Amino acid sequence: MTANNECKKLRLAIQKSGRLHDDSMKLLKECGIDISNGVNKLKAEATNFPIEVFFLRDDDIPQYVEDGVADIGFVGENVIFEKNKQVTIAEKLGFGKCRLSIAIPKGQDYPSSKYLQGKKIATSYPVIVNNYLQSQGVTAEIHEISGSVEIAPGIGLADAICDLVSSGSTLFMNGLKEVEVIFESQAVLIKQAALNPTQVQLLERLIFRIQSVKKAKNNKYILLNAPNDRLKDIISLLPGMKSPTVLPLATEGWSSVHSVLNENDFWNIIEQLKEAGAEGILVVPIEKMIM
Ligand code: PRT
Ligand code: ZN
Repeated sequence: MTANNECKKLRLAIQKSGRLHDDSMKLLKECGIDISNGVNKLKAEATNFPIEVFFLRDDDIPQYVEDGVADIGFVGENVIFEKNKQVTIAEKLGFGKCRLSIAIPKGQDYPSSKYLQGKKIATSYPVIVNNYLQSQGVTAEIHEISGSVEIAPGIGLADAICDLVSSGSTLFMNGLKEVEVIFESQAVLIKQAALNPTQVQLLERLIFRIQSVKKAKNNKYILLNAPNDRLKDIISLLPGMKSPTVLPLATEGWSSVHSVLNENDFWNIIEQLKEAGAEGILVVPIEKMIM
């Protein structure tokens, strides 16, 4: 670990290219952080926040952060648990969502994880797979390969695979079916152990911005018209940040109601609002939510 006492900025490691790169850059932008030069360089300076960005292979990010060469990193949880480095997860980032799953040839029956006993499993995640097998009391042979894991059963290299899945189409196209989800993953912010007080403060500011962006994405602004005699019922359905805003409409006997709805209960509440007499419902995305 680098003690790092002098450093007045945060050094952030993100993926140079690949699935997490664009969303990592987008999140920084949504946090109001402008990165000056292009990503073809090894590093770039932010113009309006004390952050320097290092562009690295995702597999190397946990090590760089553990060593204190970078202070923080954006990387998949799957990589962190596989690499088992001394870093702390400070915030989930809400993108790069996927699952690490066991898959077997489509035609095979799969009664339980006991199916895997004595089988050969191809994977790029030997540590996570091994933990899973131990938790199930199953012994299997793990065959570590670094890419194209999904072709292993087809060429006779393995009986089963364990790989990342998002849509499931790679498994489907290779005649495989998903039988166990052993790990759920998303991109997270990791930090090294020895941040100095300035860096701790900067990280708090960054996390506050990330949380505001995430909250905004999970919520929608809703405006609707309500007959005054139904207002009480309609308001009871709406949470709002404190309570809903109610404004009189020019038309006598009607009000405009404004509130914020969480994505998760969104459709349920909309349906109930309509039943309760709400009309002209508008739903608008929120850019930032500062709590
Ligand atoms: O070059 P570098 O080492 O930096 O990148 P990489 O090639 O090792 O990683 P990359 O860019 O493929 O993935 C980076 C991270 O994205 C992973 O570590 C995960 O945290 C996350 N992620 C999210 C995924 C997927 N979804 C994903 N679907 N990583 C890989 N896949 C692959 C999977 O391995 C399989 O080949 O996509 C295929 C399956 O996708 P579906 O949609 O067909 O199911
Ligand atoms: Zn990688």
